Amino acid sequence: MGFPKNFLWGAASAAYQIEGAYNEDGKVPGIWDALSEGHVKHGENGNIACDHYHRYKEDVALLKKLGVKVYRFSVSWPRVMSGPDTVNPKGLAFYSDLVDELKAAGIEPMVTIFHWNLPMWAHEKGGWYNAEISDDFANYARVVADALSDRVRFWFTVNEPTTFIGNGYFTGAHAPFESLMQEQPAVMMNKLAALTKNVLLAHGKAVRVLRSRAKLAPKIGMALNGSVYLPENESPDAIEKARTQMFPEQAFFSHFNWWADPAVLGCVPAGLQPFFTAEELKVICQPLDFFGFNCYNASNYEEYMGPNPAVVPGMPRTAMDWPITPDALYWAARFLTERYHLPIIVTENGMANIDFVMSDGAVHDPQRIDFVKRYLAGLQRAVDENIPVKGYLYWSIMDNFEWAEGYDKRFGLVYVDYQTQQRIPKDSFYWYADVIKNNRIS
Ligand code: GBH
Repeated sequence: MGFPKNFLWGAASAAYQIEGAYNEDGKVPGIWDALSEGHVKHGENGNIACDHYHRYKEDVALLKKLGVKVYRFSVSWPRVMSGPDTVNPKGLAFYSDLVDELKAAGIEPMVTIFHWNLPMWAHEKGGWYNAEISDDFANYARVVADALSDRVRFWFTVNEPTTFIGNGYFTGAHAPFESLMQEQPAVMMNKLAALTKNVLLAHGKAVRVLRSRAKLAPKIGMALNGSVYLPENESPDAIEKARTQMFPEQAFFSHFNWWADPAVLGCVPAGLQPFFTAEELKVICQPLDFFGFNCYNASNYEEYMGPNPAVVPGMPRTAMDWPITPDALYWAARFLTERYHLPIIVTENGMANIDFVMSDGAVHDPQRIDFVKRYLAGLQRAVDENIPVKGYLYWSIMDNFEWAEGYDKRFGLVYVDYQTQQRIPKDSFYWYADVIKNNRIS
């Protein structure tokens, strides 16, 4: 029992959600800075967030106290590149300092190159619709690699294209708040295919850049998400049914295979086939070192397509209203390794809870402890069945700006008081520290 030796226990965050300093040291606006007004609860934004830009030393000290082996953060594209070919040295210096601080604390940095805050200069020339974006992205990746790859080994190209394309251009819930839902099916498909292709080309070109320029031998993956289906029981038929639901032939952008088939297997799901040339697929399909995926819940209970009979009245849900489905990590790890034959890293898992500072001055969050305990039990089962699970990163190290939900939804192991910027480790922080120390669920 327990997890493998050298298991990569960690926590994750993303630039726009924690850094603040939205207009300091030469940072230019991104789509979340410039366009989110009127789209976020209570009119909130990430201008200050957790002020991590100024408090990163205190935050790294907390990570050290937690005992994590790895910390996944993202670099902000508009902080580092003020135009397609213009580097902002002060912005880059922030990440170099952060990496130094992490290394000094004995923590291995993991860099996500893109976690959603697209620079406005890229958006203004068409954003992910413009074919130029993959070269701009590769250029940005080169700048980051040149600055950090003497100390950074782990790289993730893009975080959750399902979400930033789906929410950003399809439903309109996230920046740049555009919607394709009213379009004619053929127009919609053309546009989705263009967005998808540009994201995948950006990924492939960034992998090439990292492989050719990184000073430390890089370990590269994506941080994907997609629908995960739990089988109704463990009969071969039910398992097969869940697998086909998860990787349908008629895939859509919400399915893992929409992204991962081209990137990992070099083949394209049915609906996308007319849009990709063999040449493009060669660029997109690059050797990867692991399959990173974010997973919060199984999709069996989703209702966005209409009422779903699987939904049980009163079923356990988090503060986001997401169902609590602990077996999701097991089935995701199993189905994803069976299809893609790569080692697995859970790049995000966690929950929003109704956390507040209680009358004793502490933040008690037994729901979160129980949530992680049960999800990790699923991951433990995967480990016991020799599924190559290399790491688990809790989302998030601290409470932060939860996109369109603003600051109400708290996912952190550390509570953040946004009035004072005081950090308070929650009970789950101490519990997770024990898990890491013992390399097993306590
Ligand atoms: C991630 O996105 C992001 O990477 C991160 O920035 C964010 O803060 C974090 O997770 C928490 O939101 O229909 O009820 O079954 C999460 C993307 C996609 C996860 C939709 C939940 C379905 C919920 N989400 N998904 S439900």
